[in-house]
Amino acid sequence: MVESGMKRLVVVSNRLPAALKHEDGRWTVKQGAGGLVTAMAPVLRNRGGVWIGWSGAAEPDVDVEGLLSDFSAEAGYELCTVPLTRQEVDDYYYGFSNEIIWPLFHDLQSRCRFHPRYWRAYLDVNFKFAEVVARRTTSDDYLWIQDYHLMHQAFFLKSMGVKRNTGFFLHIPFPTPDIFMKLPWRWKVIQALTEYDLLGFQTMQDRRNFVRCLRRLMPETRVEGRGAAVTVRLGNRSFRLGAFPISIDYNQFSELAGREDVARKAFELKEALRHRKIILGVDRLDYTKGIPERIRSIQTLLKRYPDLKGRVNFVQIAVPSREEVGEYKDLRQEIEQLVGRVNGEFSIPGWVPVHYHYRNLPVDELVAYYAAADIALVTPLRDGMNLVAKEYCACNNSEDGVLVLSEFAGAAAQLQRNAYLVNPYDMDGIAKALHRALHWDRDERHSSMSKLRDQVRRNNIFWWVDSFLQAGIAKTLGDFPEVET
Ligand code: GDG
Repeated sequence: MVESGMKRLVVVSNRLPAALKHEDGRWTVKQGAGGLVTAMAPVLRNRGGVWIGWSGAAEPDVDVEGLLSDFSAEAGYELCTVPLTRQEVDDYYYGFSNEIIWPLFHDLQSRCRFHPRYWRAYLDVNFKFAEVVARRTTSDDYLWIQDYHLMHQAFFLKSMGVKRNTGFFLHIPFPTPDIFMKLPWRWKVIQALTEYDLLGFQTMQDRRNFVRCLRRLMPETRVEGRGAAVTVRLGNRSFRLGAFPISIDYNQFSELAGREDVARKAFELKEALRHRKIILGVDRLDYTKGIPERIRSIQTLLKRYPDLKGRVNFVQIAVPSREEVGEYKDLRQEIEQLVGRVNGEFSIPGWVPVHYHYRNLPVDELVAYYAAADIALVTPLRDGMNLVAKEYCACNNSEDGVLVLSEFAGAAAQLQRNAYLVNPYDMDGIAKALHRALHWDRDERHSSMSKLRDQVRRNNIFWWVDSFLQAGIAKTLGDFPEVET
């Protein structure tokens, strides 16, 4: 039931939180499994909310609207689709979003393809989204726009004369000025971002980078206040900026890891690997995640510390992602070759050092891997946050594991005191860190892991939603709890 006096929440993201599935000859809609959906669903239900996004369907003969309305009735909040053509998906999603903004904001500018066609498609699709948003919302709603695909929503709504209270959250890092300035449309992008009422970043560093870029492009920028959210003044208008580190549903992961069948599965995994130490990597197969560098660091580990031969296993789970894109195909090939090379170099009868899985595991199987692993090796070259690091801690109910974490993951800002921080480009450094972590005594492991788990438990996904909405709307309504810092 919708609580009276509350602003309705409207979430806008590139993809809807539901996937269309073709099963037994008919189409169905299934809710996505991510933390964002888990956290948003109760808030949307409570406030009678709407989620607007693309359904992901390219099939013109599928009755998407009908399928979504059945889903909405069951979920307790509405789903509203923005239909996109194949060409739009190619140029706005694969092109502008994933060949320009994704690599640039992850400091990998040499991978960018700055085609003007992509930019035009990005603007057209953002306009299309804004038209749907304008039609489906009123000035009493609160609009929460998600991520880099849709940076122009507030800009287009304003240019249509549509007044809305808007917040934007960027899930990926915000780069430093020397990188951001390479974007041919830098001024238009930064200007569009200033049209939101609240801008949220993953870390204080991202927030600082944004302010530095703003000052470079708009010298009249003034920042006022301190703390979680500050105010930016640009002439006679203002907006707010904050850092809101995203998180996970801690209890859900921890409880799943403790479930009897999952604990048994974790034991079976250890048994299958003959109770050798397990070092685990879990990622979408993406060049930002540093998978080839990680495999090379395992190679270095085995070279430098030959006594580890036959005593450790590195398990890498790589989830297929953006498979249509050539660069991702090349990356897959590179990883497979590296796995082959390392296994060829070190295997002995009864022991293969690297176990590589290229598939999406059911969540209980993934959690069994987390629970079984002695070390999580999370080494992205750059990452907005990295939820795998937090999920590993939540699943480590024995508090016996070690988190080895890239200093360039957003999660490092929160977890640095109790994780083992490494530079993902430094193979020797990672090998050394792994060797030390393998020799940490039980008390050291216990003490660090219990602090990591406390941190993730307190600052969980529900805390994240509350703190953003509190900064965005609750001030005027007084209906959100105090943010814990
Ligand atoms: C973006 C930002 C930011 C992985 N393998 C399997 C599986 N996963 C799930 C994990 C985790 C998720 O995928 C990956 O989350 P990340 O945070 O690591 O990465 P991105 O997809 O790049 O997400 C990132 C995030 O947005 C949120 O703001 O943290 O920095 O890049 O939840 O559990 N899930 C299942 N099977 C697998 O095999 N079921």
